[in-house]
Amino acid sequence: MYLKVLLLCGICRRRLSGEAPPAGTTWPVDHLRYDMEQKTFDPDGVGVANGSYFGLPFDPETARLVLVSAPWDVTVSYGAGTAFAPDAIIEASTQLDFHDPLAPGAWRRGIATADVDYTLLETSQRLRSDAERVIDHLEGGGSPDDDYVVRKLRRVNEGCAAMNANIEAQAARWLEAGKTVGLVGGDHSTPYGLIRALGKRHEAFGILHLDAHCDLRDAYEGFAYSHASIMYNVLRDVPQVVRIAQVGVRDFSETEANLAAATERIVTFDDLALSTAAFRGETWDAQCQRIVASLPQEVYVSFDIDALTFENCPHTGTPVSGGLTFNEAVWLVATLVRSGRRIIGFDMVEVCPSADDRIDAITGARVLWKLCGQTLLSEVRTQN
Ligand SMILES: [Mn+2]
Repeated sequence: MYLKVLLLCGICRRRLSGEAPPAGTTWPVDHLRYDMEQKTFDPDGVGVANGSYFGLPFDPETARLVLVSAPWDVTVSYGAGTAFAPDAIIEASTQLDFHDPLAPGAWRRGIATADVDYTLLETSQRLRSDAERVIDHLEGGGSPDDDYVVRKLRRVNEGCAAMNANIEAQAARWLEAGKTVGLVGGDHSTPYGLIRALGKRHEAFGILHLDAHCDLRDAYEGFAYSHASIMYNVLRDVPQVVRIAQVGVRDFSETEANLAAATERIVTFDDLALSTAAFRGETWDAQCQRIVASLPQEVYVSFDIDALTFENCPHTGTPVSGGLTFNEAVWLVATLVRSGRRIIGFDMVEVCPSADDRIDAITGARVLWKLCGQTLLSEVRTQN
């Protein structure tokens, strides 16, 4: 009984007590169902390993936010393993407590876990050996046009295109049902299908891209859908993305720097420039407001875990010195929402769990929790 009272929100309490809804409206039925389904769920209790992110009891039909998983890391160039991130994050996330001072109670709108498609993991494992042979060949001085790798490359590229179609179809299914979708990778190639699906449903939106890398390479190592090409591919294929604000980047090629400088669709807030501004006295809050001001009203957040300092993600595929602290990143996303902008979707990628060090999965679970909370909060703030 205690739990039931604890979990019923004001609307549901009034509905259950027989009160009439405000004139001209009806009580939201699905809202009531969330609460009723949660009767036995104690948010202050021990974490429940029920196969869902955070051990939450919501199902995708009734939750506001649906998390789609992409266990996939075919094109990772250095340090594979991020394909195992969804399972590791699900496990680590049940240890997390739910009070979020920046988005109190936002999770009660419902965060559900879509069934993980493990055929993606099987395909990823199979194609990974082809991709490794291609990478070894290129690192040994070979060309992507050499006969030895042409067929392997084609197989990898076709597999990646099929993964993109899979994620786009999963995203479209939940978007059509009126849900907001967050994606848990996998490497940074995996959100392409979700961003495409959003491009078909929104006229214009921005991307807040937190990353150590620009990911602006055209077909890195011959892979058309590489983790290092995600923003290049988005710029090329999703014209609805009018602005990408890249934050924390600190390891990029001259070609990428030139491309970023040459298009108004990209604004770069590189790690050194951010540090320089801080050294000269600009607060992080002021910097966040400056970053947010470069973005339109609707924003997708793409969060590569390697944007953070590498003690947060020691096993990520391509760690780089420097980077944002966890709280700086959280403050940036919170500033975005505080500005009245709406998060229309997000991804969290490149978390690489390790068997003997849980910090990567722990950080991933915490970042994911903050992204969910801020996304749900932004929906409340931008209603009406
Ligand atoms: Mn990335």
